[in-house]
Amino acid sequence: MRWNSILLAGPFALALAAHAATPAASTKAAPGYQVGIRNFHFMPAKLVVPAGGTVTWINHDEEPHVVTSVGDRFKNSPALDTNDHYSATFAQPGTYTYFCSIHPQMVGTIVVR
Ligand SMILES: [Cu+2]
Repeated sequence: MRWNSILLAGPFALALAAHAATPAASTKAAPGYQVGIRNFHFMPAKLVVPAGGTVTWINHDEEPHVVTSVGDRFKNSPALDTNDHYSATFAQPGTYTYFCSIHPQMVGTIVVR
């Protein structure tokens, strides 16, 4: 009994507390799908989401990037500076290709099912 109390007051208890806090933290994260922008690449380059899904792009580069829809099928982002993010919601199934208008070799695809 006493031994248990001592154990739970130690680092193990802190680990339990940290673990218990994890679900709240992940609930707080926006539901949705993320595309990171790193080293002049969209990652993942192809992302599959369900209809109605929201995709958020986050620029991790030191260079600005723009999410530009091929054929204007969704609203283009403004220029994203470091750590800026941009979200678009895809209601209709289909394949949405996009690129960076500053660095047109950067291409990505969102597949909505
Ligand atoms: Cu770019």
